[in-house]
Amino acid sequence: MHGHHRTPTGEQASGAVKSIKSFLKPYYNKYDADHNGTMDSRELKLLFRDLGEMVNDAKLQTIVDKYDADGDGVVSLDEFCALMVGLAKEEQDSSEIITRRDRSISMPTTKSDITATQV
Ligand SMILES: [Ca+2]
Ligand SMILES: [Ca+2]
Repeated sequence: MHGHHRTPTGEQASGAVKSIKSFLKPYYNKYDADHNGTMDSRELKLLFRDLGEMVNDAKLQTIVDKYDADGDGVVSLDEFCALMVGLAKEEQDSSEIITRRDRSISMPTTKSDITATQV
């Protein structure tokens, strides 16, 4: 039986978060320079620089403060995902990675596309 795909909005959202996470993880690991499993503001700064984002220390601190959900002063992978998604929403034009990702998820897929991806 084909043709009926159940895609509840909640499931779609968590799927998006999951794929963003797996997408961002290599970057997170790459920029976690001291490999302690967390990203501090110094490490984040390098990432932003490579992304072409000019972020000064004050702005960086604001960002870390905002997305540091557990308040330990460093950014975990989960927090990093929230941060990247949050920044993408704030500055849509400067974060094409996330926007492109979002678009491909929310875009209505044709039947042939679904078959191609799932098989
Ligand atoms: Ca680190
Ligand atoms: Ca944290």
